[in-house]
Formats: sequence, structure tokens, C-alpha cells
Amino acid sequence: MQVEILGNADTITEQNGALVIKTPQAEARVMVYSPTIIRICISKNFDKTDSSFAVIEKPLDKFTYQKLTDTIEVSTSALKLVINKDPLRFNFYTADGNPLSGDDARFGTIWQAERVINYRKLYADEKFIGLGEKAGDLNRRGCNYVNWNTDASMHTITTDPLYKTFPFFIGLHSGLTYGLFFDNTHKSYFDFGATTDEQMSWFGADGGDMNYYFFGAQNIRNILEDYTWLTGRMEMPPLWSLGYQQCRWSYMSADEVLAIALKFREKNIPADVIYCDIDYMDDYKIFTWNKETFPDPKGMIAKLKAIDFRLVTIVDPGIKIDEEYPEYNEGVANNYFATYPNGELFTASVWPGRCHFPDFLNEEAREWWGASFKALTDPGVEGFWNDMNEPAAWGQNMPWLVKFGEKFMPEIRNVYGMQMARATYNGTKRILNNKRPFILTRAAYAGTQRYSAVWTGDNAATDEHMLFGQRLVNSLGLTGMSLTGVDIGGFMGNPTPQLMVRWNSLGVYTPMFRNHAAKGMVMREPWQWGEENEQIIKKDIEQRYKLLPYIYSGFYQSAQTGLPLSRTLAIDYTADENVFDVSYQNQFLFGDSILVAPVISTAETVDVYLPADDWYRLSNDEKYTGSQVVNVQCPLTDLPVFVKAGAIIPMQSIIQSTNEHGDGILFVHIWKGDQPNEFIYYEDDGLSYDYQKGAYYKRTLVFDPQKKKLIFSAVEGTYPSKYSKIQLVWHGFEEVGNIEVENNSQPFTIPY
Ligand code: MIG
Repeated sequence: MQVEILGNADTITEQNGALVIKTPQAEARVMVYSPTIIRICISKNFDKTDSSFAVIEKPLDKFTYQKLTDTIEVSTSALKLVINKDPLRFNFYTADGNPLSGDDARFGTIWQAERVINYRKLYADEKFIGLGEKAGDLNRRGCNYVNWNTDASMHTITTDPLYKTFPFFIGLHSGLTYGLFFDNTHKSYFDFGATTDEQMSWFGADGGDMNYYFFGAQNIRNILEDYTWLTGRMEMPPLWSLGYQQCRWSYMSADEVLAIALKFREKNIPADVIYCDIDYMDDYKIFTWNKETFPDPKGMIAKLKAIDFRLVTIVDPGIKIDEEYPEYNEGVANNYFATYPNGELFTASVWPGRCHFPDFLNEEAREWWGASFKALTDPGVEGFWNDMNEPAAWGQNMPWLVKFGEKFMPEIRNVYGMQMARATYNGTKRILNNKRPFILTRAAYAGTQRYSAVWTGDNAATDEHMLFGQRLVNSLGLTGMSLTGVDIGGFMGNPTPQLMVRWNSLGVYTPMFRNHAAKGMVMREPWQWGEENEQIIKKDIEQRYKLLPYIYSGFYQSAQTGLPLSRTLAIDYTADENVFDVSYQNQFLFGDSILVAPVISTAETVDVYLPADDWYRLSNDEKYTGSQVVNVQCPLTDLPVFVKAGAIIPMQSIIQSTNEHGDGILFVHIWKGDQPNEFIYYEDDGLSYDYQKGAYYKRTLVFDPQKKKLIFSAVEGTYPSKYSKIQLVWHGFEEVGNIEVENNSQPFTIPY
């Protein structure tokens, strides 16, 4: 095998706004998307469509560059790209000339047969974060990874690859930040100085182009904003999906589903969602119901609705080969299934037995799949769980000769799950007619936030997995995914009651709060753990419901800016080395101002690193100075959760589900601080898309410690808040009593 190294620039031209540079090996195109986003695409044979599953934006028509003797310099207000001509190498600088990241001068981009790799300079102090759902520590320096979506059913905390592909990372060095998104769907590789003696980092893929987007914003928040501008942001999720979700593989009958739901209501444990895993189907045929165990889905769902429960049902991609099954016949008749190169349908075995697999790359197949959800939406299902879409089958290793349209498995595997989620989302959104569907997917590729929430697959009932899961959630947040969760309690194995309680308390601060367990495991509902533990679990779930106004506003922020709900401390405290320390790396901010320190179930005390800012313990208002490690008590009743000084956190009274109106009081909690702060409060009907037409209620709350005032801006939007009164709750302020005001849309100021 030969190594081809990108050589000297032969010709340099301009074409449709791109700078086109030809070398003997390949052609490079440079495109500017915004002052902070520059794309380089190096290809041996450019595909004219230049399509992407992830990117939804187009490059600018024009940008500024200068041809110099040895280089070409592309300049924006934020970035300078210095293109070395002989040989062709790309180096990024800030506008004022600080080196951000660039090619290794010797190798840069190379090919070995179909494989394309980019070798990059590595800085001595360089750290790397990102790649989404990946094993290992927050700082990925010294590690290497593979992206190849895999049903990692028995994974440990070091398994790689897992289910998803997010080829986007953020580099940090010399006090500078940059991001790099390698938009290539083939099996891909990232090496952050693991195997090149600290000389180089590299990334590449088994095929396709060296196609990457470089982000040059000088803080992580702005890099995430740019990345989610390029790849899209989530829409507002249905409010009910943010409540407590009870799942199991499987509740085996309609009677069992109803009995479980009813028990939540009898016990006054708040909950919104119950799931049907694969056993609700007739012989695992997608879009069917088992006639014996679920004889009247519509009746069952009506009963669930009457007690304010929503139903989510699972779907897998595999369509059973069965001539009596309409989806099978339609798929065959219309060529909706993946094939072998000779045109025969590809067959593999999974739960239903022998199956064919929809070609979700085909738009017509996606439409057909989406429309088939009528069998679930007609009786009233509103949430759609997409499993096994790596894609998975018994034996797992689907042959590389499987064909999707003109493309083969090696290029498609990493986007298959995303395209299934896309089909599910678009189809159910259309059928539900202005009602928001909830989609949950296991496999994903960059951009999946536009269609779906994700969970991290089959974890295990151990403390180690609980902490690891938090790291995954935080890391998914660095790749545009905000509505994320893990199987609380652990999928495989049985948690101790202590672990169940602890994990549930962490679930309160997880974007998606879902309890799930595998077949054969002990029952997991809140009342299975003894009376005392049940009370703790109940109290924690109640805490989740109290926080929903804050959480919902947090998702508004995700939808607007791409900032995730669960944020590694690296986002806001990038320059602070302690946040990368393995002892504190799992800590995160939940929304703007709640800091959570995950801790194992058996610990009675734990060291928590509080970054700069002052902090209050949420449970007792005890005050701490930041930039220090504090050792705090962590009984099972009190997860270490802290609130930033100056925080504004809207809460509500306990309700049993998001359908319940409640007492109509919005409690605005404020913690004393000496720095000004603001919070964007957002509310809408939680169910429809009317918010996109202005039916929302939004106002900015400003805490101004200099003027000793709390300022509520005028309300924007046409939606009437469901809270008729606002009550202020002061923490750390000695003098102030609780104040209650009418919630009208005029601006007002409260002095303290
Ligand atoms: O082969 O549907 O990750 O959450 O309960 C296992 C049964 C298939 C894997 C999912 C898990 C789900 C299970 N599924």
C-alpha cells in the first residue's frame, strides 16, 4: 500500500464562492460559512451534490483572501487561515495571529488506499473534549476513538465504539479554543496524541473526503452556538417528556401498564410517561399490537390519558418477513428495503426472526415509514422510541455489501439511526397535526438533535456506570444533544436499594429522567425499594416537578442557542484546570446555575470542587466560597447540589403530572450574590407548535445587586402564563420577606 501525501498547489481558482486549489493528488476547497466557521474539503473526486446529513447551512458567496508568494491568507473578522502552497497545508490563527490549530507540516492530509487521514500539530498543553457518547475521561488527550455505530449491549465504561457518532471535538490550548467537525459518515478515527509520542493528533476515515469545519470562536459557548447553527438545534420538546418516565422491558400487558400507572397516582408519586417495550407487538411486527395482551390499545390509552399518563412505544427497524404483514408487502413492492448488489433483499435475524431493513436513506421509504405510525398514533401514542438502529441484528456485523440506494453499508452505517429518527420524527409530526411528538433514538450522527432525544443504551446497575453515564450526558451536550438520558437504575443487573435511590436523585438533574430495566431484572418502580426509600424517591421526583419551569426555560435556551441543559464545567470554567481533574470531571451545571456533584451510592461524604463564584447548597442554603474543594455530607436524601450566588430559579408547587394545572403560583427563587445575573423565563402550551407563531410567554428577570433590585421585563409573546401569581423567595438575604405579585405582562421592579 502506498502513502500519498497532499503535495504542491498547481492551480488556484475561485468557483462559486469557494477557493479551489488543485494538487497532483486531489482538489481542496475552502469555504467560509461565517466569520468564525471555515470549511476545508479535500477530495479526489468531488461529488457535485455536496450533500451532508448533518449540515443545514450554506457557505457565504464571498470572502476575503490574499495571494502571497508562498501562501494564501483567508481572513475574516475572527479568523485567519494561512494556506501554505508547497506543499498544501492549512493553518488556523485568531485574527490577531495566535496559532489555533493546523496541519502537521510534514504530513497534513494523506491517503492510504481509500483511507484519508489528517495529521495535526499537537500543543504541549492541548486538551480535547467532545465526540459525544464516548468512553473515557472528560479530557480526551492521550486517547483514541473509533466511530462505528454499534449495539454495545454489554458495554463497560471503557468500551469503544458505542452507539453514536459525533465527529466533533473542541481543542483547548494556550488559553485559546477551537472546534473541529469532521463531516464524514464512514468509519472514522480520532487520536488525540495517544499513539504518536505526543507529536501529533490525527483523525480520518476509511473512505470519503477530508471534509471538515473549523470553528474559531474564543469561548466554548460560542463554539456550541456555531456548531448548532451549522447542524441545527432541537425544537421545544413536549413538556410531558420532561416529567418522570417509567419504562421496563417490558410491561407485558395492557393490564400491567394500567396497574403501574394507577399505582403512581395512588401513591401520589408524580409521573408523566409509561413505555411499551417490544412485547406489546404481535410477534415483534412493527406497527402491530398483540391481540391477546393488548386487545384494545385505544381503550388502554384512553384510560392512561384519564389519569394524565402518556404512552411511548418502541419500534425497531427490522420488518419481519411474513406475507400476511402489510408493512412487509408494501416494503417489498416499493423497493423500500436495503438490498444486496444483485438486487436481492438483504436479510438478517433479530427479534421478529428473519427481517428486511428499510432503506431510511431513501426519501420515499422514509415517507412510508413515517406514515405507518398511524397504527400507533390512531389509538393515541405520542412518543416513539427508536431502538436497534445502529443497525443491530443477531451476529451484529451486517455485511459491507449491503446496499442503500447507490451507497453501501460502510458509508451508511453511522447515519442509519439518524435517518430512522428523521423518518419517525417527520412522519409522526405530520400525523399528530400540530402536536409535538417525542422521539427517542439509540443510534445517532451529528445533527440528530433536530429530530430526537437520545439515551445511552444498555448500561449496568453499578455506581461506576452511574458516574460514567453522567460523563456521557455531559459529553453529548458538547455535540448539540441536550435532551439526553441514561437508564436510571442501570439496564443490566439489579441495583442495591441505595444505588437506586442515589441514581434516581441524579435523574432529577438529568435532561431526560427515565427509569428502565432489562427483562429478568427485579421490578424497578419507586415502590419496590422499601417504604423509607420510596419516600426518598418520591421526594426527589417531586423536586423534578418543582423545577420544571426552570428546566423548560433551559430547553428554550437549548432550542435558541444550542447550549445543553447538562453542561460539563469545562463550558463555563474552561481555564480552570480543576474541572478536568478526574476527581471532579463528572460535575456539571444543570442549566445556568445549578451545580451537581454526582457521587456513588455508598459514600457518606464527598469532595466537591466549587469553581469561582460563591455557592449555596440547595438543600439548606449553606454558603460556600468558590475556587476550592469542599468536603460535604451526601446522605441518600441529599445529593450534593449547589446554586450559584445571584441565581434566579423559577419553580412551581408539586404537581402529579405536567397535565395538572397546579396552584397557579410561580415561585421565583433568588440567591444573594454580588454579581448581576439574568434569567430568561420561557413558557408555552408545552404541547403544540403554536409557539412558533408567537404563542409563548417570555420575559427576562434581572438580579441587580448594585441597585438592590429584581427587575422583570415586559412579557413577550401572546401566550397567557398558567401562573396567575409570582411569589419571590429570597435565599441568603436577611431582611426580605416573601413577596407575592400578580403575574401580568407589564414590567415591574422589586427593590430589596
Ligand atoms: O435486544 O427492546 O437498548 O433499552 O429494552 C435488546 C428491548 C433490545 C435494547 C435497548 C433496550 C430495550 C431492549 N432492546
